[in-house]
Amino acid sequence: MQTPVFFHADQLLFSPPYEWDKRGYVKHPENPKRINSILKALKKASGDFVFLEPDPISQSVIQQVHRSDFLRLYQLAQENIPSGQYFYPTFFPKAHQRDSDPDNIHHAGYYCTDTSTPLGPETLISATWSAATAYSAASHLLEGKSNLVYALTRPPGHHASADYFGGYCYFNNAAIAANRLKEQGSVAIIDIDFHHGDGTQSIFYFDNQVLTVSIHADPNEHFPYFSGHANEIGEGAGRGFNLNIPLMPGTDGDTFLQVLTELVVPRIKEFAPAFLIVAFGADTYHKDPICDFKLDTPDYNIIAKQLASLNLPTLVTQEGGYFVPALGDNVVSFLSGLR
Ligand code: OKP
Ligand code: ZN
Repeated sequence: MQTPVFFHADQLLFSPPYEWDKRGYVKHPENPKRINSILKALKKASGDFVFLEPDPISQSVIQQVHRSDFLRLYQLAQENIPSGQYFYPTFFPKAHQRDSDPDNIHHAGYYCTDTSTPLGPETLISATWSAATAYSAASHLLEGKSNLVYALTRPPGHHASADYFGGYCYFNNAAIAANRLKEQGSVAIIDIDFHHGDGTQSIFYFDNQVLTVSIHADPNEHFPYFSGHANEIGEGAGRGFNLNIPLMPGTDGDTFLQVLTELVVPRIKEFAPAFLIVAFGADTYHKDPICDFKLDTPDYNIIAKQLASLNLPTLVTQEGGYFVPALGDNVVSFLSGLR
């Protein structure tokens, strides 16, 4: 059986050329070339994959996860920023400053965590289609049409919370999918992007129906810096339903697999969810330009097989992965392991 791949071409409209990082103005790593690499590799393995277009989603689907100001702000950008231009939030107010106005682009920094996540006229359209792929993939899984679905989400989502966006993420695609799946049963989200899935963690932090697990680089050294520590375990009813596993620079495939096998898989088995969501990033790859783990292409296959051993209906979202020449092969290696 072919694995459904949800994707919409308008996800590629958004294309900011630069980000501001700590070295200054640099080429933006999260660009449409990444997706072309993935599309090419999937088409090469086309016996195994079938492309499906997502259905459009209504604003209310997004607002179940994100504050409505997001939509107003992105819409403001859509209507006011000239084509080819991007607004980089550079002012980040603190609590004692006045309330935010999502109809004022100069207030964008209120909602945004970094200078890597600019707003452009196509942000809303691309981010909405990205969320729609995740939502349609979740519906497909619920209808029992396949036990494995891949949402080719771009822009990525795992750094977007209910009330802030950042880290190249505008809407939390995995959370939107989880919110849909939750209608039918509990959900485990395992985030294996190099970076901590802080947005996803925060959305479900008080929730005991969604177990959030993230394996990632030490947040003292890497984005998102302010969360991802092992002592963040959830709160209230959600206490014990968030698991963070920060790892050392240079972590290789063997260590990653060991952590997954010994710590993550047993926790997910204990939770016994109805559905599994994998927020997959290939920025753990040894040649990734912005990360420092040491995984290789075959490691993704082995890791995926370990996750497949859980034998759960599984939805994969695409998060990071910035070494474009190998990105498609890494994604196909991973998805093939799940198949
Ligand atoms: C998004 B995802 C490097 C700056 C890095 C943001 C990293 C966002 C990663 N030039 N700042 O989790 O792959
Ligand atoms: Zn990442």
